[in-house]
Amino acid sequence: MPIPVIDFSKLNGEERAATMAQIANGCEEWGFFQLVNHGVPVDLLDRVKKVSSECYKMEREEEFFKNSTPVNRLNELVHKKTGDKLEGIDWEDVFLISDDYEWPQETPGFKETMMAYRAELKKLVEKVMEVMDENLGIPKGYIKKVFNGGDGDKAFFGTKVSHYPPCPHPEMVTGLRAHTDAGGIILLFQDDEVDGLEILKDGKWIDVQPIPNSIVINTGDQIEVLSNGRYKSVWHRVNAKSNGTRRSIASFYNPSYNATIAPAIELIEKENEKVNQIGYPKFVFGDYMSIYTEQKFLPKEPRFEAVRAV
Ligand SMILES: O=C(O)CCC(=O)C(=O)O
Ligand SMILES: [Fe+2]
Repeated sequence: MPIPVIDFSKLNGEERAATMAQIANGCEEWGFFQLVNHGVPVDLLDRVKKVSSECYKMEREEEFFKNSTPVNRLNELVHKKTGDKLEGIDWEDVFLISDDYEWPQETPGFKETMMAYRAELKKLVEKVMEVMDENLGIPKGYIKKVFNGGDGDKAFFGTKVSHYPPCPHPEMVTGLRAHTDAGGIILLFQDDEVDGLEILKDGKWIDVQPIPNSIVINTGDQIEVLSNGRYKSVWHRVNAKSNGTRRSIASFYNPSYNATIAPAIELIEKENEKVNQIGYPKFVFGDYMSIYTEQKFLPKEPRFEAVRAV
């Protein structure tokens, strides 16, 4: 069964109620869904694909194969012939961009294109958050306000550009180890052709099928807490592949480090009166991230307990 594909343009017409319901189902039952007709111009998406691939080819690929930890460690293990798998490492090339990071220097048009792309995605995530507010029955603008620690623009919006190069031994290493995302809402622009992303649904790993120009949405641990468990963050991983380089560009809308995260009061009253004793904790996001950094590839429940104790 493929993950839900939702036509976001229908939110503005006669099919609004049905579309809202599809998104609610995507959030509650799947934690992952794909948006088509999301309003981000296709010619911009085409340019994003072009500059990202060019940047990888010009500035990163050679270094990955010549001198990166995953390549060196895999070579060592292959020579040892122990039959072991490579642990504790991902077969990926990755770099982060945000408005104030250093940008790749050599790829023509990279910065301009990615700035324009990030501006579009920020508009999209704001719409998605409002849909979630409405579906959850919390005040319009609630998620945004919490993530910004009140009014203003303090939430973190970052973009991670990843490439998963072809791997000579995909059975020995993962592209990206299984995890749930720490933050808020993630918008993923994945490769048109090379697949590899899977989510854990009802105990089975299922593909996030590539659909050209769609944007995959998923929710992180903070939305799970804020929604009092109604929107659970879902385990996902990327398999290494022997053919083709998979490109994926993930943009994260996360709380500011000093934002306080807790279940929304409306949802506590409706769903679990005793939440303060047994339910989700209340904490400052920066404290959560200190724990997450150490425990990203482990289950989230001990993270919630650890941050409750801070
Ligand atoms: O590359 C992907 O498709 C997924 C990336 C991801 O899960 C992450 O960055 O947290
Ligand atoms: Fe992730």
